[in-house]
Amino acid sequence: MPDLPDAGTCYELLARMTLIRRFEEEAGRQYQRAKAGGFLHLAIGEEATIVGTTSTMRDEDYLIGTYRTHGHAIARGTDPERVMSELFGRVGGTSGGRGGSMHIFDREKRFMGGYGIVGGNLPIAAGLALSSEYKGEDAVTVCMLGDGASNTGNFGETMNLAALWKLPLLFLVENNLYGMGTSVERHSAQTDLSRKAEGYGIPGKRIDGMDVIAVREAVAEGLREAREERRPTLIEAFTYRYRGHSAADPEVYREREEVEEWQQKDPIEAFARRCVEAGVLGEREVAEVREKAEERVTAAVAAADQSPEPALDSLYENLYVVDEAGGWYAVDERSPEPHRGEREEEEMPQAARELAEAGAAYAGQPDGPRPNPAESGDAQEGGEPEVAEEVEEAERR
Ligand SMILES: Cc1ncc(C[n+]2csc(CCOP(=O)(O)OP(=O)(O)O)c2C)c(N)n1
Ligand SMILES: [Mg+2]
Repeated sequence: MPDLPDAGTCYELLARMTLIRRFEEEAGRQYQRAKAGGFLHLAIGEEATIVGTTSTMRDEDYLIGTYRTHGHAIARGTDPERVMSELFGRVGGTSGGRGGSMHIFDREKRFMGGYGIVGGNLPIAAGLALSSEYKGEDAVTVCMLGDGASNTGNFGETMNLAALWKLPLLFLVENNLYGMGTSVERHSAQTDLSRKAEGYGIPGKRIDGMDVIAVREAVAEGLREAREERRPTLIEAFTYRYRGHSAADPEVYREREEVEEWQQKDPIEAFARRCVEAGVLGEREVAEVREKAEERVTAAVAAADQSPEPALDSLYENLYVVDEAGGWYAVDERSPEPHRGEREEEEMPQAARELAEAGAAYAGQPDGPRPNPAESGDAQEGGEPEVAEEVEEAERR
């Protein structure tokens, strides 16, 4: 087991993990109360992997993650008030309330999101690292991804370019044993994920993601290799999420005993105990860390509650597709006649505007019936409702 760092560092690591834990417990509670909308993916249990990683990064380094990143932003230094406000959809949020839980973003802290598309952050990570390389900067990009994301096409494509262009990148796989309800053994042919990028020339190692110090040391070495030797590497950190995949997860894919077994290894409890036993921290400091976390999270909820919702007439702001690209439909090249999108300069801004206005009208009428896209002709992919029901019925059988 690696040695403990100095008392100040231990205190800081414990404080960060405790704050994130408390924040997420509260986020879950606020979600139940419908204060936070959209989806909510909690990383409770994964704090050592998160904080171990961020704690050795420099301010200039970039971090990019998945849709389970409230803690990553806070660990990077984003004010919990801004993260909670984002969950609440308020103007005080990191994206003015427009991103929500899956899209936390803080450019100042070089926390580059927050992505709902599994594996979608990987090519962006390569782009960030390429920009550092191009500008001759020292920054390293840390790309955190799930075990499930290692199966996407983006994984192979990104590994190839990262190795080929010798990008200053560190990949950190948060292996929490499941992609939604599918275990690693069922979703990945190669279950040793640390070896999955080997063929591209990216070596990997496996570490205990429940041990904040182990993570910290492995990441420090990965950062050094990326920064000094321009050598991308991969770390597979074994961790566990104590809650469901998202707020709506019946958890039929794992046994209660398994969850309990991992709870015995709680990364925060274990670290606090170790620090106290080693005489590096006192019980009083551990209690103080908890109290401070409680205070900050209570303040975050109050701030989020007081932050206003975005004004209705700001609805068109940041919709760059309307003004700049002039449309959002791809051109179909397979046949010569005009398709949706080819006349978008003229047509789409108006169509987009109408859509937005319909949305605004709906937002102003909470009691009214919800517009049905199937009737307005925009959601035909699922087929007729009866057909969808038949398919569901067949699946049940
Ligand atoms: C490209 C894509 N495919 C499928 C989904 C649906 N989806 C959302 S989360 C998820 C599981 C991903 O698991 P993992 O990468 O292990 O991350 P974890 O949720 O465990 O943190 C899936 C399949 C998606 N969002 N994007
Ligand atoms: Mg996973």
